[in-house]
Amino acid sequence: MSKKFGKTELTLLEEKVRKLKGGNPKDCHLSIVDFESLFGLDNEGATLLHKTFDSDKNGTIEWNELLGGLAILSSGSTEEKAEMMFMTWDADGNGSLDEKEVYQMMHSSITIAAAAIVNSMMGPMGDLMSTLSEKQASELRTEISESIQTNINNEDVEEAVKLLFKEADIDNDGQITLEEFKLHCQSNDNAISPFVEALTNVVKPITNKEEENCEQM
Ligand SMILES: [Ca+2]
Ligand SMILES: [Ca+2]
Ligand SMILES: [Ca+2]
Repeated sequence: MSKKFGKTELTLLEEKVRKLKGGNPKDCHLSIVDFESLFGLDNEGATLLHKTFDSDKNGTIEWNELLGGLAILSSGSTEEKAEMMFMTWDADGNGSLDEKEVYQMMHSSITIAAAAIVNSMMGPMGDLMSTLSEKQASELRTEISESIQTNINNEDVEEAVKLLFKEADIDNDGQITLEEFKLHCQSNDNAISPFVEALTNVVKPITNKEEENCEQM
C-alpha cells in the first residue's frame, strides 16, 4: 500500500487550487462551491466534505485544513478517522450524536458515495468528457447523481441508523458519545468504512496518482 500523501499529490493539489482560486494556494479560503468543483460533488456532498475538513469551524477551508483532512482520509488511523467523523456528525456540537444527526449524515454519505461512483465513471469516459464544456460536464454529473439519489430508500437509511444505535449506544440513553463511537469503530471495522471509503474515493483523484491504480481492489 503506497497511499501516502506525497510530493506529487501536493503539487497536483496546489495546481488545482491555484487554477480554481488564483494567487497563492497556501492562502486559500475554500467555500462549499469551491469544493463542488474541486471534488466534483453536488451541494450536499460538498457541504459534508467541507464540514468534515473545517476543523476550526470558521466556514472556510484553509490550506492546512485541506492537507490535514486529505491526510487523515488517505492514511489516518481508525481513531483519527472516527474522531473526524464524530466532529462532523455532531451538528449542534453538544458532544454526542442523536438520531437526527446520524440520519442526516447517513443520508449525506450515500450522496457522497454516489458522487464517487460518478467520478470513477468520468475517468473511463475521458474522451467523451473532453468534448464537453465544463458546464456540460458538471450538468451531466449532477444529472447522474440526482438519479442515484432519487432511488435512495429512506426506510433503509432509518434501518441503518437504528442499527448503529443498537450497536454503539452502550448505555442506551439515545445519544452516542465520542467514547462510545470510538469503541464502536475500533471493534467494528465496518462502522465508518462505508462513509470514509466514499469520501476517500472522492478525494482519490487528488491523493492518488493514476499510475498507482493497479493496486486497487
Ligand atoms: Ca476553517
Ligand atoms: Ca449533537
Ligand atoms: Ca449513549
